[in-house]
Amino acid sequence: MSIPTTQWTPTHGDPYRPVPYRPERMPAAESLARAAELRERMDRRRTVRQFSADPVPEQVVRDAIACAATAPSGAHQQPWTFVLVRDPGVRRRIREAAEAEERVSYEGRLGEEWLAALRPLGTDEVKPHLTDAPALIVVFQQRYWLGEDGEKRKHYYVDESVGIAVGMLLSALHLSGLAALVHTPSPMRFLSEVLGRPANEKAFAVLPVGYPAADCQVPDLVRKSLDQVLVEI
Ligand code: IYR
Repeated sequence: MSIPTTQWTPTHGDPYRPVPYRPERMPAAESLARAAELRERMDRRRTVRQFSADPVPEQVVRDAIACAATAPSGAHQQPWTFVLVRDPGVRRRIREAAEAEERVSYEGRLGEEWLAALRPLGTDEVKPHLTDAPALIVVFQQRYWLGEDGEKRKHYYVDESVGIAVGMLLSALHLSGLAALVHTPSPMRFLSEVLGRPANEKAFAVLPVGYPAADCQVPDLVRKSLDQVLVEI
């Protein structure tokens, strides 16, 4: 297995020095079969809010994070940091702080229209998944690059880049047999404090990761059909 050993720097690849890219072309029949199978497997992914406390194979989570870190990004600046939290005490602190914020949100900060939109999902301010799931992946976006000497460089399309990476993370976790949830406590500043992250990083989402609880339930969702989401011209 090839793991990169070169350390990225903001000027890596400057000046432009293209290298050949010649992936073997997949026969159409194989593409069709793989795409159909992948579509079905991805359709079986569900966001899980009730987790078993069973541990997960740690390397599966690391490999999924490595998959996420292959995402394309603005100017290839890879503006993400993934903090993998297994420590139960830290997970408890995150849960307490998240629930304190969520209580304010559900008691009025969200507003009636937002609360109505959430009703079919059955969410509330109680977040047991933050302590029940054996691992949390806290995703930070690097709003700018910060060198060891304090030098700053702008990052571009940070929201888009980190959003794509989280999508790839969810896919990798699911296809590796693990369940997850994208939790977005708001505001999320407490995550930088609890996890001691530097000033250039801003929390983006918290993903509890694990196996669904034996009695796990999920909302009765309907996904939009392909013809509702696809326009072909
Ligand atoms: N962040 C809150 C509220 C919430 C908002 C949306 I939009 C959701 O899809 C789900 C929840 C919470 O985590 O409960």
